[in-house]
Amino acid sequence: MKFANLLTSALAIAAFAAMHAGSLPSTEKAKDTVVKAVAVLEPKDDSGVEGTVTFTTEHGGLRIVADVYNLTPGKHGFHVHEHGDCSAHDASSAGGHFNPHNKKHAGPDDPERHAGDMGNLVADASGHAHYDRVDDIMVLNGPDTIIDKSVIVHAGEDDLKSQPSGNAGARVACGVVEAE
Ligand SMILES: [Cu+2]
Ligand SMILES: [Zn+2]
Repeated sequence: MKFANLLTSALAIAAFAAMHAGSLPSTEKAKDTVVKAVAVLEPKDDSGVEGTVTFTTEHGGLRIVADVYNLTPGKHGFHVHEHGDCSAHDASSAGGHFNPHNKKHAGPDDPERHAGDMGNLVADASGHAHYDRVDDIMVLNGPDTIIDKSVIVHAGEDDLKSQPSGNAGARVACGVVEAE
């Protein structure tokens, strides 16, 4: 009888210890969760195009806010590309669109699309484009994170359907996505 009581206590202590130990790694993990990232866009091939893109985790998705300057008026393809490398003069080092699940190129509101498809920036007569939307595919954490990928702005319009990249033309600005 005494032994049985002892065994029950030992089991209870072991269970408590296991629960407690289990709570420690999740606290550590929460500390490492990225909630905001920024890409500072630098001009490519002397385009003069520059700006900033912020990615902020919000209830319901990832809020993307961009302000880009010195564009030609009109639409400009706007994507997250697969490599966080803007070093080439034409930003070819950034590779293709970020596409971790092998989907087809499309628009940002299409359920089937590259994760990096953000559609178009629309520049006004002064060359300024403001972009603000909440995305439900892109994430800052886990295997599909956009951290250490790059944001590219194109010279032309993304038609949201041509494969593999919307026929948006040259790359006029590039910035690596960095956690804040
Ligand atoms: Cu692109
Ligand atoms: Zn795409």
